[in-house]
Amino acid sequence: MNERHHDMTLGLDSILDHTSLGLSDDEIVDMYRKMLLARKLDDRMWALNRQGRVPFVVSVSGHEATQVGAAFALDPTRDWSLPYYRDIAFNLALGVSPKDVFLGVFAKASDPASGGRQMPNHWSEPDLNIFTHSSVIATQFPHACGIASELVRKGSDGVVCVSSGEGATSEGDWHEAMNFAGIHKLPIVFLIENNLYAISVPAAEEVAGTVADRAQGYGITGVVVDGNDVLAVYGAMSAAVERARAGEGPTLIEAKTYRYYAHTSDDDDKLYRTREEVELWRRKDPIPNLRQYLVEKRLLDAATEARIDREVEEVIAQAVAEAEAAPDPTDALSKVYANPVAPAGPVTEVEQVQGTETVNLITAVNRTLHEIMRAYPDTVVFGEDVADPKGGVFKATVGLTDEFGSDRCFNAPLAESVIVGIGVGVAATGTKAIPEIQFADFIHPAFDQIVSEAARIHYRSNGRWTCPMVIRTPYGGGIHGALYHSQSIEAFYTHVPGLKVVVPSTPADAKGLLWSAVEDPDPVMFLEPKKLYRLAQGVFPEGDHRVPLGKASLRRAGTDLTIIAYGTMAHFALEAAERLSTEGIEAAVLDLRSLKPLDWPSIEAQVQATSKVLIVHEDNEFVGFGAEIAAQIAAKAFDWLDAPVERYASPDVPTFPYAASLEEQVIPSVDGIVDRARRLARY
Ligand SMILES: Cc1ncc(C[n+]2csc(CCOP(=O)(O)OP(=O)(O)O)c2C)c(N)n1
Repeated sequence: MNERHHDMTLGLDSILDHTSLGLSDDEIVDMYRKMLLARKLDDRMWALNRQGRVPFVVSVSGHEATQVGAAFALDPTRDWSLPYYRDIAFNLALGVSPKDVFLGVFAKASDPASGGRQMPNHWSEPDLNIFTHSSVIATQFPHACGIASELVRKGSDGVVCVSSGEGATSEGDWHEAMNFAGIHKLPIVFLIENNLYAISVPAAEEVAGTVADRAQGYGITGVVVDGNDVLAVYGAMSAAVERARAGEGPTLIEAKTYRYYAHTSDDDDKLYRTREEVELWRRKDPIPNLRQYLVEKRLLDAATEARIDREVEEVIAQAVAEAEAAPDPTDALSKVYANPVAPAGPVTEVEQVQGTETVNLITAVNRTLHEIMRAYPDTVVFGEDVADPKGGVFKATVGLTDEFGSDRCFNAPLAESVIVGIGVGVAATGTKAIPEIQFADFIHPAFDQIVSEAARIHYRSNGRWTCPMVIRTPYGGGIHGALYHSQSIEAFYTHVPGLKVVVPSTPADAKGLLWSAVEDPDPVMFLEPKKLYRLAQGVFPEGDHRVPLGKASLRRAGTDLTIIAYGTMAHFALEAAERLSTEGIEAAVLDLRSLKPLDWPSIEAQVQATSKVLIVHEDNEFVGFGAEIAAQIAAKAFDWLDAPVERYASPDVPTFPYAASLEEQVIPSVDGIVDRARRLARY
């Protein structure tokens, strides 16, 4: 492997010969063709931008040797790629057509990557195992880990190549992924295209030491290669792929290169780079370098060069003409979900569940996980402390590692973003990921992976990728968990298109909703009210039992008002309703259990039946989930109301203070529900 440190040597400096690397004459000429294609395509994109025909372009010029050298070492029939926005040459070399690139540049309906939904260069091609990516720097690295771990689990010898610039190696996701890949010796090549700038920030202000040296801390081999030397990159990449295939673990390749144009068409690089510096690097241009090599090897005579030049120009001209003429996209509203759910409702009967055995909520979750993993071999559970013997801090996953093995239920490092990010990658391979976040309070580091990645994958890929993942997490208060073991997070996530959010409050619903969530192709947040883990006892339905997503449950019928609640508050509401009944007030209790999709028909039916509504939740009232229900009732069922919709939730303080005397001032109580319901009934 060529492990030379980068310098400013000019001209052809490869010490390698293509035949010694196993490349045929045709292949090395093809590398040249692909590099030239990328360069000319880039030039054409910029011209289109300057002519005002496309709003935005991202450049590849300068990186061609790195990208083509890397792509040629991969086999897209078994290997996976997670390229980043600058990887035009990489994608062309893997098999993406110039027309497909321009369909993205022109944002056309037939753009295979996103149907015009993402900016240009947001690659995605399921047929070539190129996984969709976002604009968020470094989020693709945990995905690579999830894909690689599934390749290993399924016995494939496929390798994953994931790339970025050097700036991305400052992001937490990059480090979390390196850590995970190192621990599990995953078959991944981390390709870092170090072009010395992250927009305007010089590499020295991003990285102390070298990028490659960072690998050592994660037990990963790190190498530096001259990224302007296609043979050097190909050699390093082939060796890394070979090591990965042989089960010897990941490699970090730092390819030292340079971009010749500004960061994007919106950037002015004259502000932070001198023309002299750019010129110096121009003299090390990878394309003339390779051309010179081919001429010296007598593989490129003047006629062949002219022919290649002409063919490349023709391909680009045709691609531009066809892409520009292609129809614009017209549909911005579809494909938010792979399985859009329209609630069937309304429920008007109090639900009865059949079964002989009574269990608590946590036992129901644990048993259901066993049932599901038995039924579906392609399900994996992971998270902090989830493996046996501990089986989770609440014991939700106990016994899963023992029954299904450590490749189907395993501990993840203490890093929530990589936990969810792995799930996205696992899901990309078609396996259902069931990550556990130990407490909802600690899910915030994974917000980006949930909101920017999991939730958007179906929409942003125009329906070509799905994210079948169920994120389980204990949430809520009332257990003296204080500020960081009590939080309610549903308002954050119900706000996000692409996610489904459910909250079981009974053992039967835990089973029925978990089955439905796992069988659904979309990402589902499965929020388990931890106060109920041992408190909520109930029937555990035998055999098949599904609770459809988007279906509320009428826990109690009533005529005077309806209390709408979910989770722990559904139980408080029932208790309150029983007390109100002794006063002659009959309150219905509607347990939403599915917050998104929301069972509007059942809410509407209750408004019509009782004309008064009290919404209860333990999250803060301000912009809480109750605000959405109240707004929908006001907009769509106002005529049925006999009183203003009332909300009872936590005041605007961080939930919940620790001391019992403080917690009780903040969390809604049964007494508080009774008071408000009584007032409302008398309105
Ligand atoms: C999380 C995040 N922060 C900031 C940005 C804005 N941004 C886009 S590209 C970029 C620089 C990336 O530099 P580098 O990783 O070195 O790659 P290069 O563009 O140089 O190839 C920044 C800051 C972003 N897209 N995502």
